[in-house]
Amino acid sequence: MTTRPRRIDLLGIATAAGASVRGAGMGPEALRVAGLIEALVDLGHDVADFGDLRRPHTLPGTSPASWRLPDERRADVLDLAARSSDQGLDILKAGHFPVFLGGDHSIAMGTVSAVARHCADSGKPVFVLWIDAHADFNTPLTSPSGNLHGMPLALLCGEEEFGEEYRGPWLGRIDPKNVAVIGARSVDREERRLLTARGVETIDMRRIDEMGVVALMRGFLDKVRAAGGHLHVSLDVDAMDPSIAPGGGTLVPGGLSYREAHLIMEMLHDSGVVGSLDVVELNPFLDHGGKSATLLVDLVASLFGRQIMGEEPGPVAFVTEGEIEE
Ligand code: Z70
Ligand code: MN
Ligand code: MN
Ligand code: MN
Repeated sequence: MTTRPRRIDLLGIATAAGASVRGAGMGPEALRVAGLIEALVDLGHDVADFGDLRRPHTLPGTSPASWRLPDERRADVLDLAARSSDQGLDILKAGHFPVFLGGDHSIAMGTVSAVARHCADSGKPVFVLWIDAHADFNTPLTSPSGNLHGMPLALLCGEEEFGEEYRGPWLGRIDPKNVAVIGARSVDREERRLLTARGVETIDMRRIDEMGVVALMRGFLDKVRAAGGHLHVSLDVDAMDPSIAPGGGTLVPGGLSYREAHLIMEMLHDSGVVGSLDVVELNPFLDHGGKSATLLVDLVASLFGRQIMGEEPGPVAFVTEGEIEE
């Protein structure tokens, strides 16, 4: 839970294998350069940085200069998902709060499965808040692009169109009725049909305009709290309006404002039910002088207790280097 102080373990997953645009692989480092660790330490948390999981850029038989072929990209996604699932599980078992730094959104296959595996032991229900312009609920059959970052939620929710090649501890680990997508404004036709059929709560921008984020978030958070659940938050940079977050590969106008985004994070902090976080799709190559990276760091700080007024942060914290056991 986000109540202070926490031991926070950072794990980068430096990849763009699930995306059509390159650059998200540089996301973890840009978040560090923007001051992520310092912001968390300033709030009184202890932070350990486990560095980045990555795949080699060139494998035997592949061309170093070209973007990887679809099969190679899927192999990258699945390999990183397996490794981040295992390492995320270790972090959770230690009682620490994992913050996963993407990487494109396909990394959520691994990160959310880590949470599901951890919570399966205690029987705690897992809830997911997907903060995104997109719903990422396509399957290999419905996807207009074939990009895996548009599919992780469908895979986690057990859509059957994922074949043998997608087997792993992520398939069908999440109950779609425990998922809320917030900030949606680009949903494909077949994807929309699936979201409705499976009962995924999709809070689109129109509902936010009409009702405001407070009422909508309160409904979902009450549900998580009543169930005694673990809430995993998956924050895609493109949820925010492109005017404040230009550093993404698939920008859609009409996104969350600076104030809406912070209010969501502040409510998540106060809820006390958040136990894990992804920060994904930051593309430093497309960002404007660190603007989006800095925004994401500030949003994470709000989730971990930064407030304009209110009580002082806890005692001075320390930073350690995490060790990845291979
Ligand atoms: C589209 C697809 C997507 C993120 C783009 C886009 C999906 N629905 N997800 N950017 N993060 O290709 O499936
Ligand atoms: Mn410990
Ligand atoms: Mn996404
Ligand atoms: Mn998105």
